[in-house]
Amino acid sequence: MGDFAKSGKALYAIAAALAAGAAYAGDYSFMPDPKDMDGFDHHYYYSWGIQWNVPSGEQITEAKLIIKNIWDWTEEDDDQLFVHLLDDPQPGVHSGFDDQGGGDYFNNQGPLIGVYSDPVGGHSRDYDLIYNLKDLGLIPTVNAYASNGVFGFGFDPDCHYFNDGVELQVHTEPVPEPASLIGLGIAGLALLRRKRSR
Ligand SMILES: [Ca+2]
Ligand SMILES: [Ca+2]
Ligand SMILES: [Ca+2]
Ligand SMILES: [Ca+2]
Repeated sequence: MGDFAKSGKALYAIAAALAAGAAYAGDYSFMPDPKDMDGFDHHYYYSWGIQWNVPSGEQITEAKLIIKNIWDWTEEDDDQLFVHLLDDPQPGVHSGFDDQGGGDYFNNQGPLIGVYSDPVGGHSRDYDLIYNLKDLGLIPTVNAYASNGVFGFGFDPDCHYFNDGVELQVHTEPVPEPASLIGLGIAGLALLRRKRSR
């Protein structure tokens, strides 16, 4: 085995050691209690506060908010469900009375994730409403909001939305460590020098 191959092996060993000492990637799932947010009664608005500390050295890189088998209880046109990302909602599920209508209760309280209307209504269609926060460009905001261990969502149904449960799926990756990257860079440079000196 040549010196270069040996050094290459050593570099992998260093990288593996750094990775082992640092953070891991992870997949996490969160569900409110009650899981269907009390069936999203149109008379109310709802908040869901999640208490969670992103593991040290990790950052959220993907997040999906899913409302399973959502359906409006009847056929109607004015049936918006407004969903917002919130910074510091009260932990757990809470609701307040805003009656049906009156627009988006959470307007100006964190970014609007989406406005949903059931194009059919009256019966279940096994349709899962999925908001991909990465596609919406909201990952930096999610990380900022979660940094104090509390973040969540606001829902204002202006119609009655039955569903089989709300879930937040989160994926984390290790935060790149500048010191480790510099270390690897120096090691890489040393390898390059060895190669060139032949
Ligand atoms: Ca409303
Ligand atoms: Ca409708
Ligand atoms: Ca927060
Ligand atoms: Ca409402």
